Amino acid sequence: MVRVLDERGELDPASPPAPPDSELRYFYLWMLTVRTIDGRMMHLQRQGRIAFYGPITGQEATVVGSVAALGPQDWVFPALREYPAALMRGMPLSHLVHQCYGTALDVVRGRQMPCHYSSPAAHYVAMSSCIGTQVPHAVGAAMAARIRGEDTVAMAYMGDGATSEPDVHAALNFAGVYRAPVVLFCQNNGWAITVPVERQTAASRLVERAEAYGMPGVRVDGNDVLAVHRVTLQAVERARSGGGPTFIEAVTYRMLGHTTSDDPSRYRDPAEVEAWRGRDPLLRMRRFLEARGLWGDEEEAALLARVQAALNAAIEAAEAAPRPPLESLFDDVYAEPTPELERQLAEARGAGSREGAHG
Ligand SMILES: Cc1ncc(C[n+]2csc(CCOP(=O)(O)OP(=O)(O)O)c2C)c(N)n1
Ligand SMILES: [Mg+2]
Repeated sequence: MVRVLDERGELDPASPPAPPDSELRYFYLWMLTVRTIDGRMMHLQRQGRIAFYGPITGQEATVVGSVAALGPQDWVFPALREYPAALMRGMPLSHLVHQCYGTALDVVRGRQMPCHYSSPAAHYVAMSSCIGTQVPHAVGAAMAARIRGEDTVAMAYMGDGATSEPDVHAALNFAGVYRAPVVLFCQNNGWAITVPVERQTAASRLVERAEAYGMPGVRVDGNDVLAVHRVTLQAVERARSGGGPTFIEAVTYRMLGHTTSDDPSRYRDPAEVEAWRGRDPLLRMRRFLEARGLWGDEEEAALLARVQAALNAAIEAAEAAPRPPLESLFDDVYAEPTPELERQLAEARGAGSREGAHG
C-alpha cells in the first residue's frame, strides 16, 4: 500500500520531496472545510431543515488528494461522497446548500434528493442514486474525448460496494480493451451500508481486479492526502498521455452512518470505529503542517470562522428562497408538452390549491 505520511504525520524518508508549502496548506484547508460543511449539514438534517444528507467524514483526504490531481478540462463522475470535487473546481458553496434545500435557485430545480449536486462549470456530473452507473458514463466520456482529439481525462469514483455491480464490470472491461483515458478511483471505506468489504468479494484486495482487466492497479492509504495525490497524479498523467486507464483502491473508512437514514451502531463494532479515529486524515496532515510551521491554532480558528460564516450566509439565503414553482415539475421533458402532461399539470394545480386551502 502506497503511503507517504505515517499516522504521526511524519514523512517517509524514502519518499520523493513533498509538494510545495502552498499546496500542502491547500490540501489541509480543503479537508478542514469539508469536515466543517459535513458537520453543519448533518445538524441541519437532524433539525429537520433538510431531508437527507450523506456525509464523507473520514474520507476527506481520499477526495481532496485525488481531485487536486485533475486539470480544469477534466470531468468528474462522482458517487455519493465526492462533493469536494465540485467545490474545489469552482462550484459556489451556495449551490450546494440550495441543492440540499431544493429551492428555486437550485440548478437542478429541486428535483433531486439532497447531495445530488451538479455543476457543468466545474465539470461535475450529478451522481446517480443507482450504484455504479456513473462508471460506464465516465468511460464513455473518456472515449468521446479521445475521438474528438481532446486531452481530457475522466475521473470515475466508486465505492467498494459498487465494484460488485455489472455496470462497473462492463466499464472496467471496456476501458481496459480500448485503453480509455479514464481514472477508476475506488473509495474502499470498508462498508456498503451494512455489508463489510470482506463480504463484498472473496478476493483479498479490490485492487487485484485491475490485473484481470489489463490495467495497472494501485492500492493507496486513503487517509494520507499526500500519497493519494501522488498516485492519482501518475494515473491522470498516464491517461492523458495515451497510456490508458488505472484502477486505484484508496483504503479509508466511513466514520459516520451511510447517510442520515442509517444507524451504524446496529451493525458495526465500536472498537473498529475507534481504531479508525486514530487514523484521522486531518490529524495526520495537521501534525505534519505544524511540524513545518505551516499551520497553527490561529490559522485553524480563522478558517473555521470563515467557513461557518459562508455556511450561515448560504443557509440563510436558502431558507429565504422560494420553492420551485409547481409548474416547473413538467418542464424540460418535451419541447412541447404532451396532452397527458397537460392533464397531469391541471390535476397537480388542483391538488396544490387544495393543499394550500387546508394548510
Ligand atoms: C443498483 C443499486 N443497488 C442498491 C442500491 C442501494 N444502495 C445505496 S448505497 C449502497 C451501498 C454503496 O456502497 P459503496 O459502493 O461501498 O459506497 P459508499 O456508500 O460506501 O460510499 C447501496 C447498496 C442502489 N442505490 N443502487
Ligand atoms: Mg463503501
